[in-house]
Amino acid sequence: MKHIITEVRDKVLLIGINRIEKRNALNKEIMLELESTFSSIPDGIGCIVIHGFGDHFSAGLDLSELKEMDVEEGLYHSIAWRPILDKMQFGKVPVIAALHGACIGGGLELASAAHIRVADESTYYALPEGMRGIFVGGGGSVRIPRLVGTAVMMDMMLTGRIHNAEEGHRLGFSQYITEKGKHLEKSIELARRICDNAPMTNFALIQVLPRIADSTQDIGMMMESLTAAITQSAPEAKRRLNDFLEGRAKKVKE
Ligand code: 1HE
Repeated sequence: MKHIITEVRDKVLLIGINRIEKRNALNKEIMLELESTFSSIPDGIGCIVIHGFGDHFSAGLDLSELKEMDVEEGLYHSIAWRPILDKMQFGKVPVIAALHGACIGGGLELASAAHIRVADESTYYALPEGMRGIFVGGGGSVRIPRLVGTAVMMDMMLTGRIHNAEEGHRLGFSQYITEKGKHLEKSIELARRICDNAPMTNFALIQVLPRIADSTQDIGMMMESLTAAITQSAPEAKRRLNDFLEGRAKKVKE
């Protein structure tokens, strides 16, 4: 791989975008490398952390790709992002996006497909597509309003508004905020905690929770009951329940 560097730390897979000279702008090559990475997660991995090398998470889509594109090519270009980000969102294990510096356009769309976002204080969020005369094309109009609401996205796209790390955190872009440069360390710490859960529960969470959020109350309730029944019946769940009941498991205290 040319622009993606992976590293396994125990059960955590780190996926690093490494195109520093172009501020990690996402070109076709990177997207194909991401697709291939998310299609071949090694056995035993319990959580993934995606991050950017250099000073930024990502400056978004490589705009040079749109220079000569006609309508038909533009449609296929946008559609091509879909399975890649879907693989990330609906894979086998949770994904944490560790953010710093620019998290712009397609970079924000990529981060929005993760299950948790950890931002350091240098992070900023922008959707400059309006300025560039284009539209989001990597699922942003579907995923970003689910994080921060349509009004926030509308404002960012219409006015070019940039949200700094603190504002982005308050709005719901990130779930954690760290000192500058500590985003990766914090993400790995969280990923290790996630790896301690029963894999079946993690899988159910990433697969079922967003789908319930998109369902009617009635269908959501039924999906929840079915998922509860399946997860509790796994031998792993029985072992963990017995551990608690027999005094061997950690208590839940602050
Ligand atoms: C790029 C890109 C890019 C940098 N596509 N080449 N995204 C944007 O509109 C953001 C565009 N980028 C920027 O505003 C700035 O580059 C940054 C604020 C992120 C960083 O600034 P700086 O001063 O550190 O770097 P630079 O000098 O602007 O960029 C270094 C090189 O990266 C330079 O190329 P060089 O050949 O002159 O060295 C830049 O042209 C190049 N570069 N960002 C192409 N994005 C699925 S649809 C999603 C649609 C979108 O994502 S729209 C948002 C696009």
